[in-house]
Amino acid sequence: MMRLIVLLSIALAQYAYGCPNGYHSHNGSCYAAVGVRSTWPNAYSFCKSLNGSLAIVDTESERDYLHQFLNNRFGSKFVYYWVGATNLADGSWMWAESTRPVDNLHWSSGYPTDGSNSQHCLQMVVAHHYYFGDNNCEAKNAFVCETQDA
Ligand SMILES: [Ca+2]
Repeated sequence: MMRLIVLLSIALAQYAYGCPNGYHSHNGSCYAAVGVRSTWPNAYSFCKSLNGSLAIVDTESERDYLHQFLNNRFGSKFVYYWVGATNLADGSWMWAESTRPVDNLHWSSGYPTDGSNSQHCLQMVVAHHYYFGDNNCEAKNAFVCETQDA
């Protein structure tokens, strides 16, 4: 009985707030900021364990929102945040688990720093308006997960 009540409470909470526990709702998506520096593969797995993905930043307005959201949450504590794209497949930047290219590939000044050899994962660069930068996938960054708002 207790188990049923707990399950119902979780279901109701999700219904009430739209986003799963720990996520914040914005414009049809849900975002969770994770302030634990992790490699890109570990960040990717962690977001999947939260039923989401690393954030897919499709538009400038979504980037602006993440800028505000992450800045409110962590200030200048982190210099980079992983997002959900790599160029591992064929050297072009794609959102993970899709065949969708990164359309708004707005690089931070000085990026990409490594055309194709060792920096295959995409991050947002805090010091430059959260525009994108490439980095070694084994570097440890904070990150942001995203899922759809139910
Ligand atoms: Ca998105």
